[in-house]
Amino acid sequence: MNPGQTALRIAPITAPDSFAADVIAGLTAKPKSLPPKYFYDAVGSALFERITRLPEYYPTRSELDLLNKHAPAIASLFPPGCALVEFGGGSSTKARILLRAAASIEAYVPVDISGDFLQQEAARLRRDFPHLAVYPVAGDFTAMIEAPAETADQPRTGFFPGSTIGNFEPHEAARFLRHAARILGRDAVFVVGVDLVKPADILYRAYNDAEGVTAKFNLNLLARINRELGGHFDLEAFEHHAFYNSAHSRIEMHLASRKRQTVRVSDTAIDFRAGETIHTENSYKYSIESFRALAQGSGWSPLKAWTDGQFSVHALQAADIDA
Ligand code: SAH
Ligand code: AVI
Repeated sequence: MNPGQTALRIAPITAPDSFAADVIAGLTAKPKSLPPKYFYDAVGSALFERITRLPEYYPTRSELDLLNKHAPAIASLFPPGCALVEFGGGSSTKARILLRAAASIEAYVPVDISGDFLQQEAARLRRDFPHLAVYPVAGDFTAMIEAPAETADQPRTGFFPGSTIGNFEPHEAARFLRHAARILGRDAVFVVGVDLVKPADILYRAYNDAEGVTAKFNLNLLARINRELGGHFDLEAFEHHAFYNSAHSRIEMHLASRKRQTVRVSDTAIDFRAGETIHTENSYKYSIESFRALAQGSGWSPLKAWTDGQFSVHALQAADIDA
């Protein structure tokens, strides 16, 4: 522990643990689906980190380049003495760029559902930024009610990188933007990373990498159900499907049953037809204009957007917290 710092305390978001209920509801629905937030246990977070280093997965490289290039301009928008609240930061690699560029950040609040990973990354960050106050919060960011009390007197700046906003349905993304406006408060700045619509072959390769890491990431959801809920999935009997649905501007990920089979999860028997899929993730792609329109309809005014043509980083300002 660094002198002057207290032990790292992870504040939980107090929402009921609904993994078991969500899995049974999703697998007994027609069509079958599972919420993508459950990808991120310790194994899933480590697999996602591998995805970010794949040659085919351009979003991370693009966003890192944009943040590195425009960090001074982004940092100039932050109010002095602010708390940076990051939603779904994972390894905090991108936040580190802002933390290095913005002397105005006094506190950092990473909010993430992957609790063990969060703890490990927050501890590393404290070592590397000894003067920064770090208040990690574990849980579902859609259920977060307010920023930690320790930041009550600081202006708050939001950060939501990685295009994780694309994993929401557009109406859920709008709801989340309004929710973030309430957490961040009046006049807050919110920096959001958003992946852009582009030719289908580039998108296809980003979610069907040659090494098969994205397939492992997808299949880990079934492995996690086996580990935590006493599921009986045979991982060999399912395969990763990812394709671009141009009508909805989204990548869809599914797990397809290779044969007709029945799988038991706790006390529930789930029947699969050969070829039937579990829809595990959507990753919506926006244009600069379509994302701005979404933000404007959700309590935020667009300040500026930076893009390399592949990915975009938007700076938004809270328009009216009661909107
Ligand atoms: N921001 C990082 C990681 C993106 S992966 C990057 O840009 O590379 C998505 C991250 O969001 C993971 O760390 C995952 O654990 C977290 N996450 C996904 N859904 C979440 C939810 N509903 N609540 C809180 N964290 C969530
Ligand atoms: C975190 N999220 C934005 C990633 C995406 O691209 O939708 C998750 C992912 N799924 C497969 N590869 C990466």
